[in-house]
Amino acid sequence: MSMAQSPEPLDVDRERTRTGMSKTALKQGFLDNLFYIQGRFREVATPHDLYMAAAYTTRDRILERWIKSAQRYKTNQSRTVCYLSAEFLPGPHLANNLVNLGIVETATEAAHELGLDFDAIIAEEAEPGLGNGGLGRLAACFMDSLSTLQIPSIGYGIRYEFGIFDQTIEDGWQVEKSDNWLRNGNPWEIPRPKIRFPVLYGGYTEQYRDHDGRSRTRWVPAQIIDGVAYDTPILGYGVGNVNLLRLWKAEASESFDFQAFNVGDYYGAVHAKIEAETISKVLYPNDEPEAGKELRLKQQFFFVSCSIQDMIRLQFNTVGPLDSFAEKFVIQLNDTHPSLAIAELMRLLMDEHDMDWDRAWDITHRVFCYTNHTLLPEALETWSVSLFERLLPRHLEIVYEINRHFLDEVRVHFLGDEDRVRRMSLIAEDGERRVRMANLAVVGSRAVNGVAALHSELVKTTLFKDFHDFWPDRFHNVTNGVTPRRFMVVANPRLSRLISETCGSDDWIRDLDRLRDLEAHAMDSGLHERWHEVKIAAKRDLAAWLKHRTGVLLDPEAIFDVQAKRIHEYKRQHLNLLHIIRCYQRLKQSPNQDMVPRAFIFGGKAAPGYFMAKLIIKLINAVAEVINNDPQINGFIRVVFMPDFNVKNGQHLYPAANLSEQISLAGKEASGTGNMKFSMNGALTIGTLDGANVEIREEVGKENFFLFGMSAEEVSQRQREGYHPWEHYAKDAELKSDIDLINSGLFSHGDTQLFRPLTDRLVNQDPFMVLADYRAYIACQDHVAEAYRDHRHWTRMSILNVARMGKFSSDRAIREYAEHIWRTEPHPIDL
Ligand code: RUG
Repeated sequence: MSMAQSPEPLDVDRERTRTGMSKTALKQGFLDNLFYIQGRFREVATPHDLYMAAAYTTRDRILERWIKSAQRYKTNQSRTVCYLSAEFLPGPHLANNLVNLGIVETATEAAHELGLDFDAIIAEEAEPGLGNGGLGRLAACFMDSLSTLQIPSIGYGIRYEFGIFDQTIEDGWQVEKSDNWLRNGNPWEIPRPKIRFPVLYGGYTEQYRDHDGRSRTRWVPAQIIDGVAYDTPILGYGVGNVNLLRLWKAEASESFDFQAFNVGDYYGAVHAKIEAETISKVLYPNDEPEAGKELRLKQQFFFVSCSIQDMIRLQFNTVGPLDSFAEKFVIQLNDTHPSLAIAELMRLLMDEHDMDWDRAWDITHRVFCYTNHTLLPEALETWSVSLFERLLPRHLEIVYEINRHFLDEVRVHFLGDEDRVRRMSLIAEDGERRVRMANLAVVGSRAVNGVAALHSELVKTTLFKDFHDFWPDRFHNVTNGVTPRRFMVVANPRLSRLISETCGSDDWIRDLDRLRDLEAHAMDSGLHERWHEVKIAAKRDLAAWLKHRTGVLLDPEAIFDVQAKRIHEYKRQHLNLLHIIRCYQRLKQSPNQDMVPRAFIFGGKAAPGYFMAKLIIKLINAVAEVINNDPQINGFIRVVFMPDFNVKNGQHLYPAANLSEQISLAGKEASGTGNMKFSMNGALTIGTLDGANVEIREEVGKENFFLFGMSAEEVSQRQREGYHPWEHYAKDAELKSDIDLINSGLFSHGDTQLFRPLTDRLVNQDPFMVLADYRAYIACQDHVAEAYRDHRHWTRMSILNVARMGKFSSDRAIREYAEHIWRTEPHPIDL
């Protein structure tokens, strides 16, 4: 709500009391929940009891809107977006829900009057880590924006009992601990034991004649598992709309249990139950070889089967016949993980609802849309035909049939081009036969999009070139975005207040383009001072947090240079390390030089089976140990690894960063969203022309962005010409000495072999061209240091970065999906 248009305070008070949003109502609600739900009185309540009571009090206020939304959507037969994603990373809900309800201040005062520590209550919430990184977080940002934009939608996924592992650092190595996030209960979810669907696996198919004498196929499964719905309300910001995040939990099917019990096989029945529940037990970390992960294929089918069955149920409950299914629903596939949904919808329409192939295909390919998130060949999913057939025999038949129809069309279109037919086939025939999930997703969808302009271009010209030649109109771009509610208002309340005061309104929270109003003040010295104070305060907070967790003390006056994202060779944390080692060597050579102090901060998890990424973490910590303890360095540079980077902990990082490292090899990062989160919080970016960096630079202005390195085109040209990293090593004396220093054993207590796998890979293979970009990166970092000396200029750049981030709101991304891809309309729910 705009500050200028605020209603009279008395009206506000009356309204808040009526809707349970007044301070008195919140206090009463809190005490009631503490008493009736937690069964505690104030004096004996644990911090967790207090959090639970606060969460229930907040949820109570969301429920009225939720029910109203559900009723309205049903009556209106609203077109609904179903966002299918194997991952959702919503982050802790309490603070976000208070922001979206508009009651942060009231709740803070209420807590204060009850003698409670509000921040401690907020901090008590566990992270629901149901995703690996950017992809899952994007899904959560999109859910926030869908509700805020009042678009009816359901997020469908898996209620993993164990989310992404918790990371601790022991002796510099990453150690994984299981994430039992549900241990203390989850006040946000509502179980729906009656929304339950059978999911079939294995067995065989057989032909039979129906009562009209038509030949039909029946799937006789070997195993049936139930999926049970657990719903979490997703409230929009400042609106009455509440959408649904519906996650499926696997349970043993009652019919199977009974069968086992009836034949007296008690242990068999218990075993079946345990096996069934395994399906939603644990989230798979990505960046690991897919091979043999039968359980993952089972998970994918599990959640898409439940979700499609649920949509069919909703269709019958609201609109009626299935013919209008593609008008009632649009299904967005978040990457290929849910693309089995295409075959499952075909199966259900044909085998369970009597449709013939053509009618079923007409509905199916009009309902699906697919987002691609990666070009990395190793991340493109394929499943061996034999595993597929064993688990999903009916679906394999359907995939073959889709392929047969599709390849016939391709043959007619590209006469005699059998090479192309082979490349486009849903089945890879070279070596072990495999189902190509990306090809299935493209063929089964009416729209395919990449997640940043460059990425979408590369999707058309490389990965899906053949498909783009065939169906040019099917391909789109929707550049990713992030929600300013989570990543500015919740994460950085100080900056948010300053922006609202400067702009004279908080309208920017729902219309991020309004941040442009800051530009008029970019030279204002009063604002500069306050901007600086806000940043320093966030740096102090982060320094205290890191000191407490790692023992490393950072100087808030230093440049906070942050790289926080999954650890992966393509993201090139090791390039950052080479710069740190360069700074170290320079300081050792001339200890009195006038270097700008820097704190290098890393955060991120490595896939448990990805040795090279884990070795990079070890090297970061090893370099940190030497540099931080070297008395000659005297704290001029410090290196710290933030353990367990996730949504919750990331909220400490974004507000405190001066410099955001976005240094992937051009052409490898589909979009990146951390780049947006940092920039929105006033960090400047050092980055390559990769993913959304390209568009961030266009928006903020090239003079406010530190660019270095090869472009995607230069990268492919170098690769075509033949890339020889050892030539860089031999020619560049500083680069050589940085790598040699790692090999010398300095960072490994004299062990000259520990980091050899990493340095050998750099010098001999260097698949992500770290050495080719090294020189440009070092030069660019020198510019950064020079620029930081001019505080006024830096602050101006920081203000302009924030002012020009409007494009990167997930609200803009969702508007584009709604308009160009989904063709959905807002359905406002009155408050
Ligand atoms: O690596 C990509 C990021 O570049 C992107 O920003 C994010 C959201 O679109 O998705 C990430 N991603 C890609 N996560 N998993 C994959 C491949 O399955």
